Amino acid sequence: MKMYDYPAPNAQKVRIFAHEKDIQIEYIPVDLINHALRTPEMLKKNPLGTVPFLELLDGEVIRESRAIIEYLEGSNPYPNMLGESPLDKARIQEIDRLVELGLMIELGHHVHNISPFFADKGPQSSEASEMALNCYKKNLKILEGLISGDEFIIFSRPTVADCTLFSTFTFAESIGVKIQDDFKKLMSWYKKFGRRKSAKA
Ligand SMILES: N[C@@H](CCC(=O)N[C@@H](CS)C(=O)NCC(=O)O)C(=O)O
Repeated sequence: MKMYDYPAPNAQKVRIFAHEKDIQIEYIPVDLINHALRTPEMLKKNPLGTVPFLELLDGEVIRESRAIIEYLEGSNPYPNMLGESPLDKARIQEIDRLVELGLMIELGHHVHNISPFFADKGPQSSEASEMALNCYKKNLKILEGLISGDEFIIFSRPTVADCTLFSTFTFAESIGVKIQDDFKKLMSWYKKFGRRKSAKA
């Protein structure tokens, strides 16, 4: 199978996840900055015009990083990274959603409102960009209070939440947002997780 790819957080999240599970994927680099996702051929495969998306051998296309992750977990159940018992699934999902919706998406709103790349999407607003950053900071504080260990975000093994958070922090650094320094548990986790081979994926 192939994954259409770019050095961006949602694609990185899937690469880390696949690496942790030792799943082989052919990564096809896409020149996102030069609008390669917006060609008619690409939009036919993925009308969302975003990465990542997965193309299976039979031509089926799976869009959305979380849907790809569900597919990879379902077809390669071990090591389990989405939870087995209902409670474990819920615990992983609650943290992963806090990270995705409360951190990654807020950083995305921040960038959408300041980057010239997104200027054609509509009026940009410095207030909206500031609000998104404030929400990011608030949610970071909540996450710092919720996590237990510093090796993995939940339990004593990697889960999808580690993949989502690592790619979020990589993204934050790439856009000059370094406010996780204030949070000791999260910083310690970031350093430790960064030493895993999957973090380079
Ligand atoms: N909800 C989607 C978001 C995908 C997304 O926004 N991808 C970004 C890169 S991380 C992208 O392709 N942006 C290009 C654009 O919006 O034009 C997912 O989880 O896959």
